[in-house]
Amino acid sequence: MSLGSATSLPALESQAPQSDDQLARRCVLDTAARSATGTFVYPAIWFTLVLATGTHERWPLFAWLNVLGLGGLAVLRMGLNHRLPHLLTVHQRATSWAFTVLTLLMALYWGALTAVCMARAPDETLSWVMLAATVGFCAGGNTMVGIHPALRLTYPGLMIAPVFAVELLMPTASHLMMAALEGAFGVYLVRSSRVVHDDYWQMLQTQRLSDARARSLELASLTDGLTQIPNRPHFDRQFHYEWERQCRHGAPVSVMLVDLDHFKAINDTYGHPFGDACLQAVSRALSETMGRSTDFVARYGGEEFAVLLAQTDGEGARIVAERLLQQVREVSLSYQGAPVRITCSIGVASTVPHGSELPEALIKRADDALYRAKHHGRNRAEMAV
Ligand code: GH3
Ligand code: MG
Ligand code: MG
Repeated sequence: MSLGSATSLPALESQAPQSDDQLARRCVLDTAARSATGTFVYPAIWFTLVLATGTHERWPLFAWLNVLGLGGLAVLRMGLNHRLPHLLTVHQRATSWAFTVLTLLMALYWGALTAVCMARAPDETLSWVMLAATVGFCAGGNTMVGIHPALRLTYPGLMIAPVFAVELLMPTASHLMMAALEGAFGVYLVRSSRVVHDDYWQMLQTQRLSDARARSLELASLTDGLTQIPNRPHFDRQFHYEWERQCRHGAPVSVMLVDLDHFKAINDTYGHPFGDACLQAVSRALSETMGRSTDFVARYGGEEFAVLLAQTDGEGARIVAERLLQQVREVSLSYQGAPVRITCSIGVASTVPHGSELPEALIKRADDALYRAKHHGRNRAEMAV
């Protein structure tokens, strides 16, 4: 049955990631968004530097090949970024890996390029500016990729490792001093990136919790307390939603109003708690009779229920109404060992919604049909004229 269809309303869909997979997906998307602009900074800085230092004249092949290499990686990253939301939906694990590898490749590429410049560049200015840029990228990466558990330490680590290696393999005084400074800077990076990482994940968890709470409150406000099926406001919302949908599709909508017969007498004879138990049993029976995921049962008021059948014409609704009548007749209730039988009357109305018609008019027709069912002896269904 269709209590589940209650959650199909867009307003009840979660905005925050709920499962661990959704959290991981969100983290990749956020990391990609944060680091998107930085992607082209690498080739841009290299390009500017080789021109400014004249490296393109003294070392042209090296200069231009690396413009191409860094540019190519940046284009690849942007291409992946563009398709990321879709790819993460269809191949989450593979896409996350591709994203991580590509990001790390860029870090390693830049680190290796800096190391080569420090070891062999024809111009010392190029080495020092590259080193400064590398330190800057490591610090910037803190806020850009620090939220990603697999990138937080590997990204700055892979970038600085080749530089560190050159400094130790070519232990000049300035290299050793730089290595010592980088070591201290590394400790600072590890600690500060943990703060960035933890703040981000705490924010996601808080969002997940508050979203789940908001959803359960919203669901509670749309659920009838006694029978635990959707209440009248929920029915009205679902009804208008389906009405609009079928207006677009040109498909029929049927509504049934189901009213228990002589229910006041049941309350008067057996007491209010027994009446409540009847209402719960009937709501279960009605819900279980519904066959399609779009069928929707709600408690409309006191001892009255409303049923919404989307994409169902009058003939289909009449068959469902007969089934409901039978199902309610068969509800098994007993008072002090003696069986108690209940019946209901049903008013059925169908239409193919269109713009100039009001949804309330369909409810009114179902109500008129219900009145006739009562008038003609109860325990029956009447179709609206
Ligand atoms: P009819 O066949 O014409 O519908 O007769 P009826 O007695 O069912 O209709 P009426 O409108 O006179 O009475 C409805 C009764 O439903 C009145 C009230 O005692 C009962 N009722 C409404 N809500 C509840 C509820 O939440 N719990 C219980 N136990 N009874 C309820
Ligand atoms: Mg009534
Ligand atoms: Mg009644």
